[in-house]
Amino acid sequence: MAKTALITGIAGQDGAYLARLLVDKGYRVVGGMRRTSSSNTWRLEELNVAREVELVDLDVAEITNVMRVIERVRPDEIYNLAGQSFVAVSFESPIYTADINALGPARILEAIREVDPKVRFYQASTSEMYGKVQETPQSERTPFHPRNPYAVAKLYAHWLTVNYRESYGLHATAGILFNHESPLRGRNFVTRKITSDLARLKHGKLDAVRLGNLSARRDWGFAGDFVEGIWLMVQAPEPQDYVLATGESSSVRRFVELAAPCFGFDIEWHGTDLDEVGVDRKSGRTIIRTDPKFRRPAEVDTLVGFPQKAERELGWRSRIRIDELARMMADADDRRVRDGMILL
Ligand code: NAP
Ligand code: F7E
Repeated sequence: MAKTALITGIAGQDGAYLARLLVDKGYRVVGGMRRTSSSNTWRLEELNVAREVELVDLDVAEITNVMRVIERVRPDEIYNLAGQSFVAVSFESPIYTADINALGPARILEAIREVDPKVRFYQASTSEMYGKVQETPQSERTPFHPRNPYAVAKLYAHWLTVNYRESYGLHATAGILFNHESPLRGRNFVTRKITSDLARLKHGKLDAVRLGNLSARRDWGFAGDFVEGIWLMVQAPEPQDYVLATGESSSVRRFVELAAPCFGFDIEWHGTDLDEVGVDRKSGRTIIRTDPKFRRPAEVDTLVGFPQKAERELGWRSRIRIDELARMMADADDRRVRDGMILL
């Protein structure tokens, strides 16, 4: 009989890619979405999977809702992807972030204990937990030092997942995922902000792209590759925690340099720090500006993951490299703006 998967946060980037993957594997997929006043299924539609999943109202802030959905759906596997996922917002709304990112998973774990302890559980942990890094590259054994309320909340959920596994024998796994992007990434995250703003700029709808810390470095992979790793973790005979990463780190500045040529721009940098600008060599026009408003009270300067455990034990590989990723995202946004689509 087909397995049933419940994906919380199915309307987000990873939720959409995971839904596509599980439907293709023959799962019955039930997707949890928090209720909003307007439809939010564009990612599922882009991946042509909206009609192949059952959608349910599921807000991880509400324990009775979580409990009822799990009782009704009776999933074999729960993928908890729901989250307040934007680090910058977590400085403004730390308590809300904790409610969703820390207590949300706690509610699901409690519901699993009550309803059916055989349900397999995946928690979306994050490389942000390494924060002020204690060693490079970062692996499953690297100590954590979170630098923002988002990562602090995620760390609680991470340890609670480990704790429920050790205390109650749940098949509960936390995937420590480094940044992963795609044409379906939210527009407030820096990679998609760069590709969507460069597209608007090329088509005369924006005067300049405004960014914060250009020197921050991240290990950027492709979301489509990463959801395969998520699924593999949940299939493992014994639940464990795994890092998923590409093993390569690049700066925000570098991502701009990779994306710009896809729009016909060739960037030359002038100035430093808060005065740094990116000028298009061909036109002499300043197209990248820096703005302190996009800086964070405490920054995670540099991250690079060591995914060897997932590669060895799960046979997982990150396939798409950053240059291909930047092109894929740039081409999608160029097409969307050219065709007059509203950017989501
Ligand atoms: P995303 O695009 O922001 O998706 C998160 C989803 O969670 C959204 O659909 C959002 O709903 C939903 N959500 C927010 N609050 C909720 C609530 N109270 N109840 C139910 N759903 C709620 O993020 P993503 O990139 O797909 O990431 C998925 C998960 O992995 C997140 O937990 C994120 O923190 C974590 N993570 C992401 C990365 C990465 O690089 N992408 C790396 C490590 C970990 P709306 O659509 O209504 O906003
Ligand atoms: O920032 C710098 C910013 O917001 C990346 C989430 O999925 O990955 C994501 O978190 C870097 C930071 O992602 C701008 O300061 C410069 O150093 O794209 P981001 P993030 O904070 O790394 C982790 C793994 C998650 O778990 C999170 O859920 O880019 N940066 N200028 C900027 N960032 C933004 N957003 N906007 C700028 O203008």
